[in-house]
Amino acid sequence: MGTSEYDFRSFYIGGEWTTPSGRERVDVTDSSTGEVMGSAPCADASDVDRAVTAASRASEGWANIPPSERAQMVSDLGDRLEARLEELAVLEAREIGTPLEESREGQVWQAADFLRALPESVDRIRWEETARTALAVRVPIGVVGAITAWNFPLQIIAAKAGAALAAGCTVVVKSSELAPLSSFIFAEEASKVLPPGVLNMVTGLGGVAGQALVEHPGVAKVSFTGSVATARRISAAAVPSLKPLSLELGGKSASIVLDDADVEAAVRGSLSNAFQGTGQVCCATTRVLVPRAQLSAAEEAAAEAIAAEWAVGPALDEGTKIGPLVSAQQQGRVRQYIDSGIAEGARLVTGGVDAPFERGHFVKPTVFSTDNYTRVAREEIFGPVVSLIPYDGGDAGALAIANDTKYGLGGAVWSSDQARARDVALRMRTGQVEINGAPWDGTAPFGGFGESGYGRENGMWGVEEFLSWRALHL
Ligand code: TXE
Repeated sequence: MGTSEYDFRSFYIGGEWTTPSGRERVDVTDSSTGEVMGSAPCADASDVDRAVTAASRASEGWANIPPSERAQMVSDLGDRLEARLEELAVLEAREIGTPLEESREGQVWQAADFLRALPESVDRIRWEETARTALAVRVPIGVVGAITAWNFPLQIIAAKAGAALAAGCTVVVKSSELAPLSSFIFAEEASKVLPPGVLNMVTGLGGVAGQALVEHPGVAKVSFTGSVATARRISAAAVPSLKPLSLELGGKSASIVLDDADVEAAVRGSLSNAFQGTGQVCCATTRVLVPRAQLSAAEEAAAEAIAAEWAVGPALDEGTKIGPLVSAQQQGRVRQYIDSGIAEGARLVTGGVDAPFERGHFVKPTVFSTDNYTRVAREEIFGPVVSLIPYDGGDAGALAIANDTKYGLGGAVWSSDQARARDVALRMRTGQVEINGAPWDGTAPFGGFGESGYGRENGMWGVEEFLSWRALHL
């Protein structure tokens, strides 16, 4: 090692780049080639302790800065990230496989935009309110631990750390060991605009560094994005200190095509949503519910759209719409799911289990026609695999299938009647619903129901996650 520009050797703690005491390192592979492209150190419990101590020391000074000034500094960090957009987009394309064009907007610009939205968000918060005679004042909750996932490395750090900082909290970020590289650049830019100790960044293994952060008595709250299984472990580890959490987990979101919708357009739109990030997106609409009479039209539309629009290829190649998955392990997982769909009798409309290239972590975009009871229709796959599911019984029949899931994160409704679409959307047990392919608003509350977790990110709601109340009896 030591030959790549992406070999990082230190953590950003207390305003300085410091040598890790943890001895382990992780290699990071280029998803399109499977070759090692960089590496990062793994924090141990004493690295985490140093980071939490630095964050605690910086707490009072940061909390005393007026919210609008704090938020402006965080917004400046957004500008700095955008100034490095191309470099970061290439890095993310290689590290996780997001096609370059999508990486520019979805991975980097969106992260910058989350940060730049914060001045507006803090302005919308009522920092003081009156009870009968007392004054209720919003106060930062304390040091925040942010444990992030690999599918949107920069975006998730920006959403969590940005909101916590704007709230007046100081932060320790533990980025994902699968995609840690861009978090070093995030910290490098943060070091130019934020006071020392306000943002601290370590990388490392979940069971060591992540666990140490959750258990640390100096951490007031943990914000986590990742799998349900890890969320259970974190919840258990937070019990002794009664630490509050916010959890942003997986999903199996439904796109409901009502009987008055243009089926072809609705299927195309649903696939665009489901195939973002090669399907490695927690709110992806991976179940497309169509009236039974329109199932064969929907199958045809899906097969045609995939052949015409969804070219699979290396993430840096122009024209690639579906890149590789993040890791060989994720590729294996998704291929197992495709196998299970075939074994359970789901009908393969297009795609399949064969890898389209020898190198890299690729799978073919795959569509099944199935009911809502196969594993491919029920479990989060986190790859480009969609289930077309027919429904009977009108809107109520569609809603019954949509809500028949332990998750509740994303969703979509397609109809030529806006009021009808809205009515159906309001009856979906989920955190957000897109109507007729509307663009996503990164300042709306984002989060889930059920096993998709709890707490909300983004906009003023994201900032409020890191605030508590203090009552002054006057
Ligand atoms: O997630 P993990 P993985 C889903 C998706 C994916 C699956 C597995 O289905 O295929 O989860 O992904 C840290 N204490 N999502 O294994 O393990 C870990 O270091 C504290 C959906 O990568 O949950 C990393 O920083 N921290 C999701 C983070 O948790 C621990 C995005 C997430 O890793 C820990 C990612 C522990 N004991 C995966 N163990 C979404 N919501 O979009 C691990 N970590």
